[in-house]
Amino acid sequence: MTPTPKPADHFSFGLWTVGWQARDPFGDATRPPLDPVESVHRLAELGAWGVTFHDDDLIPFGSDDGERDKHILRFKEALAETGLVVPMMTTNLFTHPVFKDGGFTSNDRSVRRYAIRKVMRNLDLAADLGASTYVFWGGREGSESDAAKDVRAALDRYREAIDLLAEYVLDRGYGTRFAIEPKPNEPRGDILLPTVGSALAFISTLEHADMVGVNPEVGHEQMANMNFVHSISQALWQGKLFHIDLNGQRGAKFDQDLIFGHGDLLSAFFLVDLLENGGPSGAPAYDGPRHFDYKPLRTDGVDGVWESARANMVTYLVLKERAAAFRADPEVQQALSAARVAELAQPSVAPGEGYKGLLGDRSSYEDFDVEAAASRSYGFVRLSQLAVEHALGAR
Ligand SMILES: [Mn+2]
Repeated sequence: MTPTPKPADHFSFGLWTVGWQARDPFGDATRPPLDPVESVHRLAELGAWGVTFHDDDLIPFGSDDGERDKHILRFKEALAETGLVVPMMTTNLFTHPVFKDGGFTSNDRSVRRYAIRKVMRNLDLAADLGASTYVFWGGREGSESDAAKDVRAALDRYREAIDLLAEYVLDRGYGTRFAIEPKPNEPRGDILLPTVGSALAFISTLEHADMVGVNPEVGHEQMANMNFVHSISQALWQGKLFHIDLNGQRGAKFDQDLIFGHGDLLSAFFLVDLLENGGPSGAPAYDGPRHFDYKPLRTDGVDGVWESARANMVTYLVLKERAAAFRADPEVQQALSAARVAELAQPSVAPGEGYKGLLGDRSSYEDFDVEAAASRSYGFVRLSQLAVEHALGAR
């Protein structure tokens, strides 16, 4: 029996995910447009909690003020009818040809000024709708030719834009937090801030670094051949996991945007285990939205859209159950102990011991039995197999 998603699970979806008409670089749309109001109702029926969007997902680019207000009003009515919330919003700085060389880092200064204004306008709406996180995915911030982009100047301009927008949010008292979403390539040949690590390093240079974190996406990190669980762990370690984009990807290739768990399933299992059980004493390590950023398969009709929305949530919940069973299994606890996993939390040098104490401890070096330590087995195979058996439901 599969679990049923409910609002308390905090699942959220981008309007652009279920609303994707399946236009790709080689083929036309295979599905009709979806009214955002219908998406809100269908997602609520399926047990989702939140909905997110780029400005242009809700308000077509170029709408005048009157049309804009109408789109917002209809959407707000749908939210009120269903109880869905808007936990996150973001800006489309990539579809219109004006952004072909980027938004914040276009060589054309007038485009950069326009991009910042577009974000400011949507930040006002985010505050109005109660979206506490604002995502920056710089898909067009990059280049195809190293001759064409001064990357150091581009990073200066990227930082300038984020600093300015942070100041805007602070002055307006919106309380919004920013989350940068890394991606190595696509649509640009090479994108700035390609991985979680590069984004974290960039954030440390910002004027209001405390209000800026990351929004890592499973597939984006895996496109760069990174271990997603490691990347999320470091983001958590630095207190910077402000949001997360869940989906599936099979290896370093184009952005597949598969359903969560339909790529590297074992990595998805360990990710859910980390998010749900990785906090102090087994509490969740992350309490933000479980947000899906994926694409329903192009082969499927509208039926596949809603089937895939459900599949993301159910897969997550099944993995959550599997991870809980893994943690509760006495054999796993024994294997964890044999593998000395908890011992890593113990500081290598005792409080107050310092390097002088370490130098004075002959057992740490002079009398240390190197051969005995080298010959001890860590027992990681046993532990890994227990995880696989739990992930597969064999235990
Ligand atoms: Mn994303």
